[in-house]
Amino acid sequence: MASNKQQFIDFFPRLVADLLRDLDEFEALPESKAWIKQALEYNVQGGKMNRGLSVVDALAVLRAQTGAELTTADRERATILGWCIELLQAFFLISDDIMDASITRRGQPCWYRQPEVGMIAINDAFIIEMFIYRILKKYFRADAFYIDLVELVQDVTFKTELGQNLDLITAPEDDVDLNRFSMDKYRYIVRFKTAYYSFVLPVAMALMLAGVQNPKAFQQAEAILLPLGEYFQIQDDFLDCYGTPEMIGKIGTDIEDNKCSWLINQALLLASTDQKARLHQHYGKRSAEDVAAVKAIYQELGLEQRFHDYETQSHADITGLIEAADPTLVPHQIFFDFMGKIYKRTK
Ligand code: DMA
Ligand code: MG
Ligand code: MG
Ligand code: MG
Repeated sequence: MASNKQQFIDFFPRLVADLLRDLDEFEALPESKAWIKQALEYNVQGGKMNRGLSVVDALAVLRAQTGAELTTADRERATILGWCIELLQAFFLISDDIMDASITRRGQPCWYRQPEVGMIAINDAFIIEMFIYRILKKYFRADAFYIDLVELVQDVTFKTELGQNLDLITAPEDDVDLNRFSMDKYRYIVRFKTAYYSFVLPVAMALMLAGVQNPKAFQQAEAILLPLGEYFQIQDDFLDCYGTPEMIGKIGTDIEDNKCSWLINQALLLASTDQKARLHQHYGKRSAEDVAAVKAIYQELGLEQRFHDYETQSHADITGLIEAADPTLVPHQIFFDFMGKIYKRTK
């Protein structure tokens, strides 16, 4: 029997075939189909697939709670919803890389940086987003929770966009003002831009598939998954500066982009007047010298160690949240599995 992950990956060609067949309904010309096939294969594959796989893993835990195993239909439905999250992720990443002026993603040039693609990438992102709703319609239209599922995806998409909005307007190009940053603003940004779609969405989908209707179950999941998502984005910010491109598959741009990242916020909490002045002088600039100057101040402030301490503390705090939660609403295993996938990650 292939692993969960392998079975998930093996479904991808069927998903692409489904989506291309769906284009026939719109009389898509062969060149459109070829373009869109390429856009899907380039942008939807190659990630860690933690989000998508978590739908399958969480449903398996929910079934096990009643002594059952995943049926073939269960696995297929969870896999389809998992791939919908991976489509949503591709839609966000294509756009995010344009807006963040990023160079690489998943170890290859960002889609918009392919010479023949450029700003066509914007429309490709829109098409990939709409594919989610084509899939939901094809496979879930007859389910009682169909409208709830559609609204869930819309709601989470909107939250992500609001998070991206604040992320971007807090980081204007050529207008560095470190007073704009704060940990409160940071927390809003990361919960909205990352935690909802990456953590709350997969578990909410699994709960729906399992037939859970109690709003308390969804609320409890959210109360744990939002802090977990915050921790995940803090890791992302740490890795932007301290991860190697070989490991993380992308080249960090947060310092150049004037981003309200965890590292700059921590630096501002610790910096002397002189260090603040130097941060002000060098942050949000594109030259390698400016970036190196910012990293040198991070070094003086011991931010790497501070991150490792935060990581240990956060693991303890989230473990406490899970243990205090009512396991009859949502099994603890779902949260521990998710945390196990990301704790101390290096990519
Ligand atoms: C990620 O923010 C948020 C979304 C919605 C893609 P980011 O720009 O820090 O992500 P990355 O580091 O992967 O570019
Ligand atoms: Mg980015
Ligand atoms: Mg971004
Ligand atoms: Mg990042």
